[in-house]
Amino acid sequence: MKFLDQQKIFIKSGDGGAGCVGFRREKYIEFGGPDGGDGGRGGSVIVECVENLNTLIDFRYQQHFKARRGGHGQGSNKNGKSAEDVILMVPVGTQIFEEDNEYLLGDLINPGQRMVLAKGGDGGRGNAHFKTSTNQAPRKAEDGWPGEEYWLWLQLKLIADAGLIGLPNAGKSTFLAAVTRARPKIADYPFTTLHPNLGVGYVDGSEIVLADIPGLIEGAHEGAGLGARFLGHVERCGVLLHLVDGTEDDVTNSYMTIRHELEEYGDILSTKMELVVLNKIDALTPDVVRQKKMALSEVSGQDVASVSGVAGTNLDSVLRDIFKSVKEFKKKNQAIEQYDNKTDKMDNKAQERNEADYE
Ligand SMILES: Nc1nc2c(ncn2[C@@H]2O[C@H](COP(=O)(O)OP(=O)(O)OP(=O)(O)O)[C@@H](O)[C@H]2O)c(=O)[nH]1
Ligand SMILES: [Mg+2]
Repeated sequence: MKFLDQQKIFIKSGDGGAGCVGFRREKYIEFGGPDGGDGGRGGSVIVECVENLNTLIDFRYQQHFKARRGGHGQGSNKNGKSAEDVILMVPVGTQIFEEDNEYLLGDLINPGQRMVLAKGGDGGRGNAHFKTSTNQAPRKAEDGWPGEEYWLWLQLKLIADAGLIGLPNAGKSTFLAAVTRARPKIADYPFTTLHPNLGVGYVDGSEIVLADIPGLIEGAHEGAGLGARFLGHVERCGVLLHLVDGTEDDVTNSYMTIRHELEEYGDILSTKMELVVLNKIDALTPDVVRQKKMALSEVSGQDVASVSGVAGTNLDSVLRDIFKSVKEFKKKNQAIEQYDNKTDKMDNKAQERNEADYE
């Protein structure tokens, strides 16, 4: 499946239908009175995020979305039909930006979440509404209200529990394939992975979503290689799993190259919880594994795990570590959210008090 993570689209909601000027005409009834119905509502354009999508590729092929206009009102008090809404399905993690691609309008993160992008115009009122004591036969009805139209950007930022990062060829995709049912492309040349892949692993029956992104190289934050374009996709991960290729001579250098890129990218990534893992230990002697683990432990200031994605060594225990960190992250996040809610409430109360003082 092709991957696309940003696309500009044009949307237009439907105009409202016009109200009708009509009069009751029946045998033996003189002056039947106004009976023009109202116009129907135009269709709205709505975006909804759904679970089983992880690309915006459909929007490469269709970029214009227009809802229909409402039906016009008719005589005999018949109101026009409201037009159907147009619903755009997007993956979880899609953000909506204004045409400048800077101002964020909405962030769709829960499956089923919806947002109205353009509201359909209301229908105009028919002449039945304009009857007054002095004007019993009004010839006035309203046009429908116009719909809205915009250019917008859709941007996908995948939501995973943990993001796999490392130099090209570190074995990220091999790891993802070994611990989940994802089947990314794997090969012994750099930049095999050209777009992010998601996979679901299981720890004691709980799901954990991993994202594999293209390898990062020095200068990635300035656009070198492919990785920087996809770093955004690990912004929302709780934890980073930093894989270091154990067959490299200088593993600390590999580690520092990636750390440097994360720092240049900004706090959002550089302060994220990171698990460091030495990979490809099937190709190393136990002595070398020990040495390289120690060296990595020294530069990263934390315990370093060692795995082999190919031989399947220690994968379970690393997955468990990821799970533990993800849980920790979620707990911390919840605490922050609760704190924010509480301070919001306090702010509201303070404001109410201020307003009361004012009165
Ligand atoms: N010996 C050994 N080789 C490995 C291991 N894991 C990955 N490899 C090999 O390393 C090469 C690169 O693996 P990938 O999984 O494609 O690496 P990647 O980090 O996804 O690379 P990019 O997508 O280019 O960033 C392949 O030839 C793999 O077979 C491992 O645990 N042991
Ligand atoms: Mg890869």
